[in-house]
Amino acid sequence: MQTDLILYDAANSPCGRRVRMTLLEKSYDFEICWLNLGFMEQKQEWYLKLNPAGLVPTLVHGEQVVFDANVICEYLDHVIPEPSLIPKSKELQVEMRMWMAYEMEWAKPFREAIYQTYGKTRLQSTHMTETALVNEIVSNTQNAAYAKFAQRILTEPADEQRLSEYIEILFERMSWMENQLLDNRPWLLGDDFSLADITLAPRLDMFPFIGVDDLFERYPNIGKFMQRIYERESWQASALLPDPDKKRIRVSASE
Ligand SMILES: N[C@@H](CCC(=O)N[C@@H](CS)C(=O)NCC(=O)O)C(=O)O
Repeated sequence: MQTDLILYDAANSPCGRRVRMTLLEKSYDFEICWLNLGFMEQKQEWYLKLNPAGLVPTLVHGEQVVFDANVICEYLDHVIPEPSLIPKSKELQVEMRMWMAYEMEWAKPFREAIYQTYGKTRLQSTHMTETALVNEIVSNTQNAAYAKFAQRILTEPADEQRLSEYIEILFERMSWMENQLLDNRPWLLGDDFSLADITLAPRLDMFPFIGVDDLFERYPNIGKFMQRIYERESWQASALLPDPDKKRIRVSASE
């Protein structure tokens, strides 16, 4: 399999999954290069030249470098036009971008909640000492702030009070989405599946990671929306996790 697309991605990254889904919807082969976020591999000097924020995902397409998941997905829709995932009408395009902006806003409290939960348990489950973790991070970045941040996540107990406040904020955001879906539309923009759906689904699926297992019972219309997402091949095929022995993998929609 030949491909001209390299995606820098990480385990359980909802942002990376959007790009994976978009490429799979378009049946386009690509290569993934996995970065370990716990070890701050995304802050390595060579990677900061591709993505100055040191975040995943980043896409390299020949000479073209594109960062930020939503920007990447729109770029892909231009360079691989079929099937189109951006509506033709300007009104619907605006609606699609508002869904993207909405998701980006609640991604902030969600990220804070992840640091108190999954981020912490994942680092702790490596059973690394603080020194070993710092040594690993220092081999990737000279910036001491990143090592301090990771040390805090590894060692400090979860702040349950702050976690419950973030979750309250997230529930407020979810109520808005639930109300939007009261009209039983199949997809966020109506009848046609689009990048709006691809943007929302991966992070909605991650509520159990912050200890919320009953999101779909609380918000049944969001639950129905996610059931439709779970049936899509691009959802199933994009559920990829790195194999510790393989930094790079090739993904083919036809396999
Ligand atoms: N708006 C950015 C956000 C990217 C982002 O937050 N990526 C997370 C993983 S989903 C990351 O790289 N975190 C590592 C870090 O904060 O250093 C995008 O959509 O690409």
